[in-house]
Amino acid sequence: MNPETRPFRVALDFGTGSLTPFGESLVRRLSDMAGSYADQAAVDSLLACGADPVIYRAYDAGVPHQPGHLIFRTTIIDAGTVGSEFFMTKGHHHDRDSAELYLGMSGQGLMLMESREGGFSSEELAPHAAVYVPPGWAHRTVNTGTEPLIFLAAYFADAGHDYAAIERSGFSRRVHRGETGPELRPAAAALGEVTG
Ligand code: M6P
Ligand code: ZN
Repeated sequence: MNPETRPFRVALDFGTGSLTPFGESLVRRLSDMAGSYADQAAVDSLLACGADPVIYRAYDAGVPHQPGHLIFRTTIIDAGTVGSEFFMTKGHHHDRDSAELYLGMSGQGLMLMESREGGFSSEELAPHAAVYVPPGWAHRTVNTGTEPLIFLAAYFADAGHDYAAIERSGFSRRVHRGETGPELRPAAAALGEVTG
């Protein structure tokens, strides 16, 4: 434990996701997420016409990355799609398998979770809901609504982020805007739709 860390409080704005007195710690644009979306032609045409939208941002409470501490941060995923696929986070495993807790603050979303053994689960993330990610489950958050999706996440300070497996093979399902609402589609089918 860091003996210099004193108890503290932050102000949470459930409407904007800001975490006062901290500033934005992360901004991810479409160009930062190469290969994440199924429809590469849609990615290319957005980038070619100069549109490199901010997909999500985070505010971090500045807790030290030392064992024993609990990191917590808010994330704001804007509303939108790339092709028909909703804006989402890159998604990751933790370097050291450990749990994470999500609390919905505003907007409507879906969490995709996948275990190293091939298990899959999806849970809605919205205000008044908390989603528990067990150790060993990769997680990606998708904004399925028309407003920003805002949530708080807390995880162990020594968890670490491992993006390699997700960058290599992605999640087994993707979330698309369908005729009547969000649709969870097998990733292979989503890719087939784009190329075929
Ligand atoms: C949440 C937490 C963070 C994560 C962020 C963005 O705030 O899970 O650990 O960094 O979402 O997700 P990603 O790292 O997958 O881009
Ligand atoms: Zn995580």
